[in-house]
Amino acid sequence: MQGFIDETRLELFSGNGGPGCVSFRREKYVAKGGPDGGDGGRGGNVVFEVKRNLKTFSHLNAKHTFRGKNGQPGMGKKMHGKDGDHAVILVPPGTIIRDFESNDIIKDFSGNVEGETWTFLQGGKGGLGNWHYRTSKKQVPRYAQPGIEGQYAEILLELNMIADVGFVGFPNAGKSSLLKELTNADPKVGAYPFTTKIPNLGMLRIADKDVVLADIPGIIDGASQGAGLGLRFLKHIARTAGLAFMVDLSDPDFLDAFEHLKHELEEFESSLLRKERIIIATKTDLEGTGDALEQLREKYPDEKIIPISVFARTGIDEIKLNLLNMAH
Ligand SMILES: Nc1nc2c(ncn2[C@@H]2O[C@H](COP(=O)(O)OP(=O)(O)OP(=O)(O)O)[C@@H](O)[C@H]2O)c(=O)[nH]1
Ligand SMILES: [Mg+2]
Repeated sequence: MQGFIDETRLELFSGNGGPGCVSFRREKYVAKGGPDGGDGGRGGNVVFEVKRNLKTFSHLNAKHTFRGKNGQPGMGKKMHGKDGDHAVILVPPGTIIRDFESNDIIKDFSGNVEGETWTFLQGGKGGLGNWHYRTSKKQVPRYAQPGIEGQYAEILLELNMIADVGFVGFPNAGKSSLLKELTNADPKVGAYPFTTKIPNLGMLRIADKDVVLADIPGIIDGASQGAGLGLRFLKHIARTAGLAFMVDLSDPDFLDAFEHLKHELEEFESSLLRKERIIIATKTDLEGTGDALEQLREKYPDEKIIPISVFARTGIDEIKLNLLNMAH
């Protein structure tokens, strides 16, 4: 499994420099004053800025072209034209910039530094105004420099998405149903075990924050030894910030599920149990689940247990908040 790659193509233009100005001083009683044409402003750069609240390129879906503003022309009285604003492109940590044609890596933002900026395309320099060209021989220069043109690039942004929270649970616990409820993902849901055969990723957006959720195939006893589908996919939750253990309250084995899941994870990679976690108790719309929930809470007084029903749409907001807290 190659992991989850997000990709987007962008066209970038830095701004042109503004032209220098040809102008001569006008004063009372002076027929023709000296040259006073100011310089053009410089074009805006194309700049990348790392934002840790972003986890995907979904904020770039609607915009594929970025332009630095052009510098303004110089003006009389040696006034400098205004510099063009930079185009700032926000990207999540881990973004890789590739040249679209050659596929060569141009920049790798693997550091996790919030607010790190990097200038990719410099805006064109503004042209010099005519007053720079005054010499003893040439008192009336009618020439000013044009601005330098901006640069262009076509690039590919690439991101190896790392899920923030992984859903782990027995088959049929309701993992995919919750992913579907919370995110844009559309995983298959079925009333039978092992409906999910490959991990699904979904993105939950709350305010301006992304939370990437991974729904992996159900884990059964012995998964860490290769039983079922679980083992191969556990590695996809190895780098998540947190885990959500899903316990189906209508399953006769509900009281033991958490213990079994923990055991399988520990056998696979014991660091998984040191991750922040919550228990999501599912299907509370079904009969008898109220009692089951009480028993679960008694057995695990130190675990955070959140009851939900995707069918009745209860507990959803609380889940969202907890997932957000685990991710940020
Ligand atoms: N009553 C009830 N049933 C639910 C709820 N959520 C999911 N289900 C049902 O439970 C069954 C399993 O749901 P899935 O979301 O496919 O479960 P899963 O954990 O992804 O299962 P695997 O992919 O096989 O591991 C389906 O029939 C769902 O319709 C709920 O809130 N209430
Ligand atoms: Mg599933």
